[in-house]
Amino acid sequence: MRFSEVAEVDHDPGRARIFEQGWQSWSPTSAYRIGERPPRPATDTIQILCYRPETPVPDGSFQGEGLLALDPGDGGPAHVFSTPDPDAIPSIRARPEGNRLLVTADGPVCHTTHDGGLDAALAAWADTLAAQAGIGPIPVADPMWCSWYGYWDKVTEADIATELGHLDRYGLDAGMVLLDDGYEAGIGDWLDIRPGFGNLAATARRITDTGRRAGIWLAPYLVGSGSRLFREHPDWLVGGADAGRMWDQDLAVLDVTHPAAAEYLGQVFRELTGHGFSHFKLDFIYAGALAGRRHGDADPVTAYRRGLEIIREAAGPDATLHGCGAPLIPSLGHVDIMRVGPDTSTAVEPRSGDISQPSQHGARLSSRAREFLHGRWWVNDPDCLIAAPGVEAREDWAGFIASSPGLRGSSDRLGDLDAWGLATTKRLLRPSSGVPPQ
Ligand code: 9PG
Repeated sequence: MRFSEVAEVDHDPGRARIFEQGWQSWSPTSAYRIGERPPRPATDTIQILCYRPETPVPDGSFQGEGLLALDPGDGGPAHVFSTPDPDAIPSIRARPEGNRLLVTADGPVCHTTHDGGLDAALAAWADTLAAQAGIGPIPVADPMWCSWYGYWDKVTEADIATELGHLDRYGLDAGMVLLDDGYEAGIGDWLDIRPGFGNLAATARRITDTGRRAGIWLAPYLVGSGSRLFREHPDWLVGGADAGRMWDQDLAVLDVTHPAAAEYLGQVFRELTGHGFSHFKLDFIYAGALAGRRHGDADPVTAYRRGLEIIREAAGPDATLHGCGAPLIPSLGHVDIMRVGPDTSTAVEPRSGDISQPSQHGARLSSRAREFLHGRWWVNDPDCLIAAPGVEAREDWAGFIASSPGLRGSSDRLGDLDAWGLATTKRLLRPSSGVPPQ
């Protein structure tokens, strides 16, 4: 769609700040000065995996997805430009032209002004949308132990048993244990278990037998080109949708508007729920909102939300849905916990220079900028504490987690922690704050 003019705003070029809401969990999100160049994708694949693939940003423009806010820096009120409709999310741009900021968008936009600065304006905007969506008080989330940074995709049932033993031995308060990526035989084949993993139902039972909730990772909209699903059901894929490349394979998208694919999706969640899992980390779910040819007559964001409804229906009202790689605004009312930044890392800076890629710097930037969503829309997830001796600047990362209001997770091999790492993990594994940050 074409961009058309929304507003012209006077500003002080030396003092103005523009807040860009990135499309999904991993998309860089922050407020910038006019002279700054916000982070942009280093490669075309990263544009798909971590930014909004349909609307790359032209040089010299700022762009927010469904939300762009600005403080003109001249003493005037803050301006919020946002989507009036959670099913159709415009890209909203601002470009300086002399003393004016020219705001354009590729769809309808609401424009409001607020006294009291940018942060107050964002909080008020989030409150309004939460009220419109009928979001009630946000429950506190239990602390988590997660397998990802300790075991990557080689995790086994035995590893989970080991860590459950450590949690008890060290007296760590992790009320939920999350089995992350690595148990599955293929991307899309969530009910086929990778040889060597062990038994999935037995893993869930081991966790729940200790009195903890069992969590599991999956990427419900992804179908890897190496999967059995991809081979057996080419008719269940969104035509022409490219979800990027990971796990050494191209990624296609499950068409949840196809009745048989929808039935499969529900079946996956019913079976995992039957095993005893009650917390679902729904990863790479930007894929469900990609443009493409679908069986049913649904636009991408509507199809995305339909998929989440199928998942909720199958998992039940008491299950915790935990979005990751998830479009932010379309997920309002559909997830209980939301990753609000890219992955952390043992390194402060990303290897590629692109801060949508794993790094402490990128995770801090976006998670900090999205703190106003915590306790209003869901529980924010700033990603896990990693506190082992090999983590660069681990005191700083732990300090950031300590100051974050959201989900507290630990993701080390607990047996590898030294005295500082263990004491820090013990101190930080606390329930999430029940209220929005002040
Ligand atoms: C499992 C992981 C973990 C992690 C998720 C997600 O664009 N990227 O290069 C990219 C790298 C890692 C990544 C997502 C994207 O990690 O955030 O917590 O669950 O998947 O594979």
